[in-house]
Amino acid sequence: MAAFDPSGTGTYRDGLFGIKTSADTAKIVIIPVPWEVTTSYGGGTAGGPDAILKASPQIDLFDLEVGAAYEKGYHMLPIPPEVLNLNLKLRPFALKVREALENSDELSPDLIQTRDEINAACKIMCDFVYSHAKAILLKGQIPAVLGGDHSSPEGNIRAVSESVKGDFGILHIDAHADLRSQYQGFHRSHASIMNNVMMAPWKPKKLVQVGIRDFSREEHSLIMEREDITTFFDADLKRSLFEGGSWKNLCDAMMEQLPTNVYVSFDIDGLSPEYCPGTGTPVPGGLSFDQATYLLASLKRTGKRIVGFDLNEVSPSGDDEWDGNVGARLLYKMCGWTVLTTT
Ligand SMILES: [Mn+2]
Repeated sequence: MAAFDPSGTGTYRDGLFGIKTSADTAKIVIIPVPWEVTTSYGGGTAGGPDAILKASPQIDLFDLEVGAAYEKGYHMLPIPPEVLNLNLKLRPFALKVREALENSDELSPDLIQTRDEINAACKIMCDFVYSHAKAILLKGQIPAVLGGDHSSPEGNIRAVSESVKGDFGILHIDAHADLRSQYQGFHRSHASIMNNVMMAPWKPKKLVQVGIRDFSREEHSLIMEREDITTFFDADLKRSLFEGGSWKNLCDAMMEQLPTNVYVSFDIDGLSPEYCPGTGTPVPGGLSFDQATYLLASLKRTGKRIVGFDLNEVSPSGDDEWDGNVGARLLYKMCGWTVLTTT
């Protein structure tokens, strides 16, 4: 076999970023989760893992920030057909439940059953991710989830929490607070992920949210009530920057709220929509790509350890590869900083 040439051009058939890796020796193992059953607005994020994989070989592996961290190995598991098929089968039924709830507060007995079946299937997906993440952690590797909608990483967060005995915080970058107790009848939708996490017995010590600019009154109340949730609203961050504050100082303030072990949960819509035009629920405002990568670098600068992560809600728009391109570049930085903060 020819030696691997990092300046050469691999293809996605070789692996993520065009690199051949082994599931057994890679430092980071990525679980793709093509799931968007309860996605409420624009669809397509089930195609996120495929779009990111196909865009990934165009990245130059040489990187000024993360150096040759990739040599530790980033292995992406095959896209699981059973998850993809369950997603395709259930999505039209979830749409029926949502449409019925738009016209009435009550569901018919048939639709109540449908809703319960969908909630049960969401649990199956979470358990699927959980068991994979457990196995990865047992081998001393770091698990990452590539969604799919934002409900996809719940099992990964739970497995990571168990591995560090709850001694960790979550850095959550998103346009949305994701703290709804349920959304449109679904308890495990993308809009409830952080509520489900913060109400769980395995919850983190701290949830730090960044870039939030779309939330309900109830979510705002929960943020104000809970001392273990600190939210850096997008409007406050921007005001500070407009009035002469530095992004470094703001990132330092975020880092101060986090314990040493950090799980990063990154919804691509935390970025400005120009970086993710295909994502399902875009909101104006948000972080630039550079602010996001500087924020990730701040974890290393302040001595944190990235113990697991997810990237979700990347959704290809038509024939355009831009969403996958940005997603792949962000994933590359997340993998790199994970290696650099744990070795
Ligand atoms: Mn979001």
